Amino acid sequence: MKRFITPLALAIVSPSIGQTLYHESNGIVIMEAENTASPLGQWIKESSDPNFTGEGYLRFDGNIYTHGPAISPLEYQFRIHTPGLYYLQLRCAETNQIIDGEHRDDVSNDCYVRVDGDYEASPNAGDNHTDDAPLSLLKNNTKFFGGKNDGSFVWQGGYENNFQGRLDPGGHQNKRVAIYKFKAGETYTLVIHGRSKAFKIDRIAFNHAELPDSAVRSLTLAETVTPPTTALEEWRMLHFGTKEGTGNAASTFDANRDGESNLLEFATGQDPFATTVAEKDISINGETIELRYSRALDAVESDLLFTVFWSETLHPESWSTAGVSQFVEQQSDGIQTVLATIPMEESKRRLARLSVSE
Ligand SMILES: [Ca+2]
Ligand SMILES: [Ca+2]
Ligand SMILES: [Ca+2]
Repeated sequence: MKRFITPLALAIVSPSIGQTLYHESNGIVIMEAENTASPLGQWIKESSDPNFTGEGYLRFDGNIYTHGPAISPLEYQFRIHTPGLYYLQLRCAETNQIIDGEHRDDVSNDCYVRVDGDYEASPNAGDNHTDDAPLSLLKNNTKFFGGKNDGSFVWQGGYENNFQGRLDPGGHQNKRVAIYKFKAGETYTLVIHGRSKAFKIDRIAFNHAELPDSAVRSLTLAETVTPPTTALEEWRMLHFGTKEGTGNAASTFDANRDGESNLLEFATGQDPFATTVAEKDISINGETIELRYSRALDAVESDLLFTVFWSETLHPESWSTAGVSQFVEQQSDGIQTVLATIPMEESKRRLARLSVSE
């Protein structure tokens, strides 16, 4: 089969309306707690405490100071580009209270957290105190506690010099570490619910476990809202060590001289240096030619165009898309199998080709 390539700008997939889609960049995700499109419910946006970042912080005003059910969910969407283990950290504050005449600095100090999406627990996850949290805790609303006696904002979570963990499934000496094994290219939703009244959250971060906790704690760091690269640029980084589409990494170049351009290698989910060719299969079914091929979901989401042409003569002017239809037969592990049908009509033979263009 033949392919041709014409350059066009890449488009970027946008998030659902109103919700900021955060992007992991260099192993970190930084989000302002007050920057959520969720209804605040019993959370109140404030800016009266000093030393917050962004436009303020959220104070929970539901339940009672000591505890309560998970209410008033807040959602934060983020996409991971560098796969691996990530710690959750919250920049939060507790509030001292007088309860039954007693001064308490161990209340108003927690919320519930969970992360929705396709990820795994840490390989060190377990059911004992100080273990990394098992998937059941990470995927369900679990108490996350933190704060400082003086009521000021403090970062909590992360490795914390091997602190025993911020997730608390209940019981004495029974904490877990909030750490997640995220996949590249996946979008996740962090959901925070209120638990104890007067707990405050200013900022939220995830950091790759290979980075120190301090990697996300500087308050001069900006929110990570910019996609670091497009999927094609990430693919080039992975295989060519550069995000630029020039030289050996150019879309039109065939780095391993197997007859498939680098762009086609990306589009069909291949390693541009492997001894593989695009998966395709052609057969005749009654009056129809069926062309099946595999393509990378990343390429579809990058708005690459996959066009199937047919010709009876191979003449350059004869290629047509008339009567061709395509649909996705299945999708798994980031690869789609597509069936293209081409009408035979009165023809004795028709030749088909797949074209990929940016
Ligand atoms: Ca803030
Ligand atoms: Ca090639
Ligand atoms: Ca190839």
